[in-house]
Amino acid sequence: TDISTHILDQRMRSPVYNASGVMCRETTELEAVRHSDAGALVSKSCTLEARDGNPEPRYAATPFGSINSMGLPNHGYRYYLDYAAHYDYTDKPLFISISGLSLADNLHMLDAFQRLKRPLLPEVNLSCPNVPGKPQLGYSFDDMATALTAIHAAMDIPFGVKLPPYFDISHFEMAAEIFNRFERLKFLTCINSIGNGLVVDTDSETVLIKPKNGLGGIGGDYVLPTALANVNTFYRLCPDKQIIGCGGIGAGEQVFQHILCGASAVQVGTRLWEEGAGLFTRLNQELVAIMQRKGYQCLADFRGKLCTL
Ligand code: RRO
Repeated sequence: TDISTHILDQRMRSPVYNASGVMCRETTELEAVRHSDAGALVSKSCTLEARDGNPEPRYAATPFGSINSMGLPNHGYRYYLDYAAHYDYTDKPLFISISGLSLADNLHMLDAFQRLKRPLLPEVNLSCPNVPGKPQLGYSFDDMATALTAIHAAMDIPFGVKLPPYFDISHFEMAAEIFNRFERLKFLTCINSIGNGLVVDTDSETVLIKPKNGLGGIGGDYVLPTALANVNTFYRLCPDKQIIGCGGIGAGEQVFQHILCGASAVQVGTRLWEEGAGLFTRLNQELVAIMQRKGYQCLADFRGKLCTL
């Protein structure tokens, strides 16, 4: 059974890797993903300068997922630039997540990464929900179009975007129309956490995390149907883009469902945080078991072949 896939021309031995933000802030963590059975790795979203992020507690797990308001803690883009400069690209694909606090910051960082002339894959984060005072760009269609126009003009190499979840058909259509203007925008990662949820502890009558009165991005089981809807809808509306699925993956079954909805690869956040890098071995095995039961030999046998009624 062959579970290999490609993003652009880059082969992945498995479709599964980490979601940006989990196990990727430190080079030791990036190396742990590299040495695992993940098919690729993506770095923590970076900014021009290093950030400590929001006050703690800023992450909490629940029986059905997680809530976080990390606030973009990272070492600053030069740290990840150095990692990318020394990375062995024959091993597995390296995605670099970029989350500048302004368009100028994003252009500066993207220019630095593309000047390395290495086959890294930039994933521009248009959907961080957790920096007070900074709205999610993916929800401001005019601003997103302006940003992508400038980024596209500046980029010689293919790149992707990390999107927030959309919930209304009109918003899917408006977003897809924008993405389809840009040829070198080659992949869409769907979805970031569902922003600004609130988890309440009944006993103590308190919120679980400190920033933003307890509001934070929701991940895990809660978000699977929203993630699958975003993967499948953009798969239909953006036939020239590749879709990377993210959201609600805890077992091989959800990997299978994301791929059935059109994903070429999938990322795992919450479950990876809880379980560690051994997760990738398990998910690969569980995906293979499902494919064998169904008689599928490779991912192309079922990718995007979701049936409707
Ligand atoms: O660091 C964060 O708080 C964070 C980011 Br940048 C993001 O894109 N998504 C998220 O759930 N948390």
